Amino acid sequence: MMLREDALRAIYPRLKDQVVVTIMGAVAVELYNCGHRPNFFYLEHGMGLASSMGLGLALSLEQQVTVLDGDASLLMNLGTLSTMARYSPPNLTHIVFDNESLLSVGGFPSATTTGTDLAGVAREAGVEHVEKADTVEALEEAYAAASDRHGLSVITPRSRPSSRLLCNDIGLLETASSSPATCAA
Ligand SMILES: Cc1ncc(C[n+]2csc(CCOP(=O)(O)OP(=O)(O)O)c2C)c(N)n1
Ligand SMILES: [Mg+2]
Repeated sequence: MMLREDALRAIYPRLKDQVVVTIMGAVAVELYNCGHRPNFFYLEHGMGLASSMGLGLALSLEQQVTVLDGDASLLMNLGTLSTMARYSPPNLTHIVFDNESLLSVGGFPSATTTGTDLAGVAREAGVEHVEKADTVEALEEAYAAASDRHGLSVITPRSRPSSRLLCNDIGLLETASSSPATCAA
């Protein structure tokens, strides 16, 4: 199973042209560690709501919007899939990293370990373009197609957590967002 860090690194170049919203915790830290960019917003605390925020942004902006979500976060707000399908903004891509875990708070197993198939839920909620993309190559391909497509896409890659200790100066993100970006190439 791919490392989520590797998955993020693979799609990172394409995130340059996107408005990006992440959930809090480990995903935010891993993306931040790839190199912060001013178009990245890390939604702290509002568990489950990154996709709702992304939907609102996609409906009100012409730019492409990408949401980086987690399995447990989406499980807290499954109705978001119906709402996204209902309004289907053509400029929204929702990537849900399914590590079968609430990694950021200690790694408790989520309901994707007991039978919930998030791609299946998205499809049945009415999302037309749904991919699982469980390898780095498959994710790169699915994300490229989603970014080029005029249509809502949901991608639910299975991934495993980093074995490294996750830490950085993420507490200073507000400062980072308003000062010149220190971005990787
Ligand atoms: C409303 C709310 N409840 C609980 C939390 C605490 N919390 C932060 S991250 C997290 C787990 C997130 O799991 P997931 O979305 O799967 O992402 P992962 O940590 O696995 O990357 C929890 C429970 C929170 N921030 N907000
Ligand atoms: Mg998780």
